[in-house]
Amino acid sequence: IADLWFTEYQTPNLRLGLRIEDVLLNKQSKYQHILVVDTKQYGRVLVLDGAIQLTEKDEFCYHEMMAHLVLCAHPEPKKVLVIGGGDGGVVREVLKHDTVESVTLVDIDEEVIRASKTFFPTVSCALDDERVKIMPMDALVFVKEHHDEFDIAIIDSTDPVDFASGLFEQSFFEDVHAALTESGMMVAQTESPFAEPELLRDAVLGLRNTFERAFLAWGSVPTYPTGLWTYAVGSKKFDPRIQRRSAPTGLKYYSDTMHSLAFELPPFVKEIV
Ligand code: AG3
Repeated sequence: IADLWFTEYQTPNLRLGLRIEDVLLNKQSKYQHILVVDTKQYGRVLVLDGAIQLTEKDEFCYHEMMAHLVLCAHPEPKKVLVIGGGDGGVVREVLKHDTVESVTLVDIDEEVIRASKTFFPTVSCALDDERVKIMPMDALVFVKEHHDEFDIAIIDSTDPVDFASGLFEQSFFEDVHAALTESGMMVAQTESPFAEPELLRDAVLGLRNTFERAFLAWGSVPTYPTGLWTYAVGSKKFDPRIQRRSAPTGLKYYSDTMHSLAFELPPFVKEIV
């Protein structure tokens, strides 16, 4: 009997291993390697360049936080920009808010969107909604061409390597700031305080230098490096720690209480940022 395992090198000294039931997709796109495997522990898993992006069983932890932290803090989010996130998980959560009139999804790699539609129907289900506009292009270019347009920007990037590294830099945050309306807010995933403390510090610093208000929030994502994850929130006007609209019903991770809890940092994380 075959004993097949998927292994992610989360750090050079730490690996996560998942027993494989089946390999569903294994290909190189123009931008990255795309792997979809079915696993015993977490169901189907989407892997880009060796890094787990989502699993069927725990994607809700991440996608709910990425969307609702900012959407529930904003008094009336109408136009939403999602950068990266071609799998559609963040878009699905964003559309749970009935104030939202349009979602623009800017992902560089159309093949990720296609793979998600094929293998992750419960994640990609909202991508065909009429409020969603898909722009397959480099987000660094997109944000330079849009001003004063979006209420919310959600940066659902891969790890800061290759084409995604620019998405963690201050110059990018400045462009996002300009693309937002006067009450705009943004959130970016900023990796693990255990695995990437310097990166986390730099990203939060870049955000503080750019936005009138910037805060870090945290949460658990079992299949991401070390399981402890962070979300950096920048806001032009409103304090994002205050929830202004209550959580959509039927969520599994985010809730009204989780909102304020997420901004309450463990002391060792406070020390990093
Ligand atoms: N984007 C963040 C994934 C980072 C995971 N890193 C890793 N496994 N080394 C996820 C995209 C899901 N919509």
